[in-house]
Amino acid sequence: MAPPKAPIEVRSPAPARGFAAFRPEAPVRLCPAAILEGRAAAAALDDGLALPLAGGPLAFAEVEALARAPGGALAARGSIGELLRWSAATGSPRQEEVSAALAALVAPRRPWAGLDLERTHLMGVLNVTPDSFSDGGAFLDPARAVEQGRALAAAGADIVDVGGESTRPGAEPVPVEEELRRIVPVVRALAEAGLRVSIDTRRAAVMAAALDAGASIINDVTALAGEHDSLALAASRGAAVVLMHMAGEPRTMQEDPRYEEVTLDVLEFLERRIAACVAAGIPSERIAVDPGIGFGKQDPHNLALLARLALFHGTGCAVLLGASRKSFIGRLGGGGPRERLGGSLAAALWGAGQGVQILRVHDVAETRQALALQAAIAGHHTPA
Ligand code: HH2
Repeated sequence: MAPPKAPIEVRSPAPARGFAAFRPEAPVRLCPAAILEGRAAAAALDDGLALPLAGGPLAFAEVEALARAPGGALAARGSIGELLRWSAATGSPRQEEVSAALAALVAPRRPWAGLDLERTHLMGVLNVTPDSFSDGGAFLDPARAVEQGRALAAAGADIVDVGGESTRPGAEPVPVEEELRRIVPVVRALAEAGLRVSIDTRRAAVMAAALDAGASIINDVTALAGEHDSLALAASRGAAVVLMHMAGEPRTMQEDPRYEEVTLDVLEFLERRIAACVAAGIPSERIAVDPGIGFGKQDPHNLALLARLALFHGTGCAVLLGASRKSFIGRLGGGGPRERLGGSLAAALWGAGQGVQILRVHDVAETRQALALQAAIAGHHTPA
């Protein structure tokens, strides 16, 4: 018979693993980790071992704390108990910083664009363009585009995202008149059919025309910084907005993107844009943030952002992820733009597991099916 194990030493307070490594003056950011779903989340919440993520139903049992350090970031991970003990032992102002950061991560989100944020919503991509990277030309004809928009909604898209200009790497800007010509009839027909429509544009004139035609969401890859009038327009029209991070502009963005530490750089950029929106009169509950996968990012940048997606819940806003069919999937897993469904689903499931509330996808029916399976498995009760 095996000898009895030595009793486990219980130390109180438990050591705060790596948190003590932070210099007292270094601001720390908290990224939820050990994120639980379904029954596991409910049990950990009941036992006081986890906190609800953005109001639930997911929960997080650990956090990764990040602080800028020369050449990148210092990271330390531990349980919520360890984090609280460290911050209490360190005292002011660390304790206030940690409790404010946790409060932002935990707080229930108000509905965004009329969608309750307690489940993952799908934004279906509708490119009314000749040159989009995965479906260019397929829906340039307005009748085909409207048909596709209806099909996306029938397959389970909560939002149809209409775009009239490709923002793929290397894309040349499209004249504004041409962008208007492409999108206005399509937005109008879909909105008249009762669909929730977003307009994917960087131009204030296109935003205005799309809102006039019935769109209710502005999805701007420049985070409303591309044109001077965009902020005031979004504020005065009461639109919901998606603020995306892009380094540079599509024509040149992939040439040599550089970051100090990509996750913190993107987070701070989005926080600055949220502050600009709030100052212009767009309240934070009307804002969703998006790290902008593939927009001025190499594969290590994309992967770092995906790995720490939950960091963006710290903004207090809804989080949107657009990874569908993007080229990093082809580089990492093989396949041309139309052969990336497997990788797109993997990214979507990962995002949903990190609490992302809106997934921007081309393959709506397939993503719905994958999410339904993930939720059913996580919620299933296995009899003992
Ligand atoms: N990606 C694309 C376009 N718009 N908007 C948000 N918020 N997030 C994204 O990741 C995003 C976006 C690029 O994809 P797609 O529209 O399919 O291609 P193209 O730009 O070539 O039309």
